[in-house]
Amino acid sequence: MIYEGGYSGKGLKIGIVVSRFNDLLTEELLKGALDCFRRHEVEELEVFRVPGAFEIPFVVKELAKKGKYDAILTLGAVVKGETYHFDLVASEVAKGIAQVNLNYETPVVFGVITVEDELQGLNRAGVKSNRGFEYAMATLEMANLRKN
Ligand code: INI
Repeated sequence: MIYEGGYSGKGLKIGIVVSRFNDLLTEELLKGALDCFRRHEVEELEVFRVPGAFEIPFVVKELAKKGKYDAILTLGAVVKGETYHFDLVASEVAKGIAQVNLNYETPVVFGVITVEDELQGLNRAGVKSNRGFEYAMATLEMANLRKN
C-alpha cells in the first residue's frame, strides 16, 4: 500500500504566513503560491503578514493551535548580505517552524528561502523559477496526505 497526497485543493483550507522583510522577494513568492493554489482550486485561503522571517513561527504557532487549516505555508526571504543577523534569523526561523510542525496536528511547509544575495533571491522568486509555487505544491501534498 502506498500513501501519498494529491495536488487537488478542493475542500482545503490553507493558511499562508508571509514576511515583509525583503518584500521584493517575498511578494513574488506569495504571487507564485497564490497562483498555484488558485489553479488547484483551493477553496479557502487566508494570508497573514509579519514584519520579518523571525516573526513567522509565532503566528504559525497561533494558527496551528486553532487547528482550522489543513496546512500552513510559510514564506520568507533571508538574504546573507553583510550582517551576522542573517545566521541568527535563518537558524531561528527554521527551528521555530520545525517545532510547530512537530508539536501540533497541522503540517507546516518551510518556504523561507535563504540566499547569498538579492540576485540569487530573484532567481528563486520568479526570474528563473518561483519557489513559492513549488512550496505551495508541497503544501497541497501535505494537506491531502494528512486528510487522507
Ligand atoms: N528578516 C528577514 O526576513 N530576512 C532577513 O534577511 C533579515 N536579516 O538578514 O536581517 C531579517 N531580519 C529581521 C528579523 O526577521 C526580525 O524581523 C527583526 O529582527 C525583529 O524581530
